Amino acid sequence: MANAKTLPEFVFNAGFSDTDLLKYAKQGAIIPLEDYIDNYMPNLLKVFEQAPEYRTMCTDENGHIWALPWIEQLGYEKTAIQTVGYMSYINTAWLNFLGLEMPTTVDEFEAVLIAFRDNADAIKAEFGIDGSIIPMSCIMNDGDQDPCILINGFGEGIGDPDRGRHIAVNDDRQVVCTASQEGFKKGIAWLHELYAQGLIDPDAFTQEWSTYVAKGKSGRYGCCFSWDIANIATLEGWAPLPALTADVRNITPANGSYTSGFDRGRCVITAAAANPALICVWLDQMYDPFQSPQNNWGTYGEDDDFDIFVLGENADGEPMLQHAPLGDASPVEVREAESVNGPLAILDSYYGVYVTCPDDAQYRLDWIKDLYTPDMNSKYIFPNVFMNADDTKTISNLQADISTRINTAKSDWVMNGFTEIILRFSRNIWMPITPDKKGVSFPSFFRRGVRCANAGRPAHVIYFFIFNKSRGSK
Ligand SMILES: [Ca+2]
Repeated sequence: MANAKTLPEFVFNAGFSDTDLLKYAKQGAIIPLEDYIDNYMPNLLKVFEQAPEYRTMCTDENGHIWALPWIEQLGYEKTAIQTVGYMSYINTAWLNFLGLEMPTTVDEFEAVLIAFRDNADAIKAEFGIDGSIIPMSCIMNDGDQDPCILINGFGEGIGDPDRGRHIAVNDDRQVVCTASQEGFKKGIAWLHELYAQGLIDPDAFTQEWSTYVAKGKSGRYGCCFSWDIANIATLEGWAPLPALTADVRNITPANGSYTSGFDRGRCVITAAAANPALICVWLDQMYDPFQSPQNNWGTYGEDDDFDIFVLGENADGEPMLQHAPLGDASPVEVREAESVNGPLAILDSYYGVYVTCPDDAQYRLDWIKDLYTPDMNSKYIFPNVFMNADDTKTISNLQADISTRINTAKSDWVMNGFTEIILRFSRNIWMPITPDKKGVSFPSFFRRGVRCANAGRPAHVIYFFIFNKSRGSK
């Protein structure tokens, strides 16, 4: 993008980060698109009308849109497939064998793990398992493999759903550090009790994905965590574990999940474009509700090995793209071979009208809608905001350090308990202190009140910005 003379007129699959977009915008290498969208992109405008928060998410603090987005909804808001990535699963074959009910509280869950531990020999004999029984395994601090969903019901019920940033928005619209909440402290203390009783895999703090999966596929787990249990064990004989009641019963949806998947920087038009309006008219065709699914997954009626879709009809007799059976082919590989990606939008309302929902997404959508959505009592999540360049830099510098310290402390506490004076109260913030006794200064979070005036949906009414101008203990 550095040499203006060699620039293409537009980049269909740019995939630029926020930092890239703002950098190239400042250099004049890419052009603002908001006026072209308003005048030449009726399909994209229709998407923005149906889900106005996406326009806000595309717009920088000066009102400019620097790129055309990629939007792929699977579910929406509290039913979105990304609301619970860190899903907990329990071995129902073992539950049934021992005559145990599905646990619904943390105490019942603990009793189940103890039963798994104490009946290890019988379980091994019944299911022909080589190797020892592990009542619960996980990979601490590793994305969806972290067990944080178990402690969601402690204290205020916020939990720790954002493992990268450890932030959440409370019902008073304050962005808080999850690790500074009373519920986190109580939850970690409880996880330590489980660990001390030999209920948690000793490898949980160090194991790699491959080890985690190998033990799971050997049938040794009673409980484990991931996006999809099929990746760790089997669909059969396993079920998602419901929200566990502790002080309260709550599932906090993942930050940004209401509007996933979303790529803000998918397609850019450069300063070399001779006729940006003409390009926008063409690109707008990608946002046609019948075209977007074909760009995203692949098309139908081709004369080659396989197609993603066959052409069928919806309930009103109109053309609908229907996911075709893939036989032995892997969904990911077929999609990679058949899709062109680029700018597009698939809204949740399109399923059953323009396109069918992919099979491999449907059972996870059902789990979330049936099992977790009814327990999502939080009013807000931290949305996917488009911060300015300074804030992005400040946050990323602070976040790496803070997250490392919180994660290290968390693992230490689950293994060893709160052995020393490791809590410091400051401005009512509970801060982890690392073994070198230097306090972690958590950034003071505050919102800058960037309004999403036309969104009309509670979670998107106000975008919260976080940044910290000063470091050091207050
Ligand atoms: Ca094909």
